[in-house]
Amino acid sequence: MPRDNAAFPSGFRHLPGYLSKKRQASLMRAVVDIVAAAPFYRPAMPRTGKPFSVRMTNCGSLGWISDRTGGYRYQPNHPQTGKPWPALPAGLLDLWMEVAGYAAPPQACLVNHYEAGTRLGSHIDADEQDMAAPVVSVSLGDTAVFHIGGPRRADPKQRITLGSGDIVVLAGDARLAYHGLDRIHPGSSDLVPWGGRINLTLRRVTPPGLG
Ligand code: MD6
Ligand code: FE
Repeated sequence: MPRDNAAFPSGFRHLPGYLSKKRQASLMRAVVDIVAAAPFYRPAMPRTGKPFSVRMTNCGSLGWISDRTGGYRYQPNHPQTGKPWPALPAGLLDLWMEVAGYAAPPQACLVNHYEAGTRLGSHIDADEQDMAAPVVSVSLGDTAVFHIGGPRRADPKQRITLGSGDIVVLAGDARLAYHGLDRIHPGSSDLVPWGGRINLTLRRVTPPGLG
């Protein structure tokens, strides 16, 4: 069903049901392998040390992490095991090529796991040096309520429902818009073996040509 995108920041794209059931299952198997090599952990907020409610891990040459003393950053190793992050699965590289509209490949994929009652507060993804590249997100499992506003935290927000297999692309103005995840609807899907929802965000960290 077409939706009026006028109130959404320019460069925001929501592709409902983009991934077939088969591609969702294949990506889910890839996530299970990633988690076996790089276990989920709960990062802590800068300064306060308050833990995120969402569990996280990464794949790719760089992973996004946060802790009390070091703040938000990208690093090549898992903060608890010290091992390099597992490689980006081919299915995610394919997806980026299909929807990102950006020649250079992604370097990082943050894997978020939302269990019942967890959320992700309003934020801008701004820890990347290459802000020209979009961020591409994949939803797997339980349905969730996502919000996106504008460049200021107080800007009015639009809310959309993200189902399993949906893709969101933040490019252009939307790349610098506040957004977050209000809640999931627990038990609305049985795709995720641990239950809940997986969100994958694919990012380019450094400008092309600098690694
Ligand atoms: C989520 N998504 O869907 C949270 N960030 O669980 C994000 O924070 C996000 O969907 C950048 C681009 C797309 C996103
Ligand atoms: Fe984000």
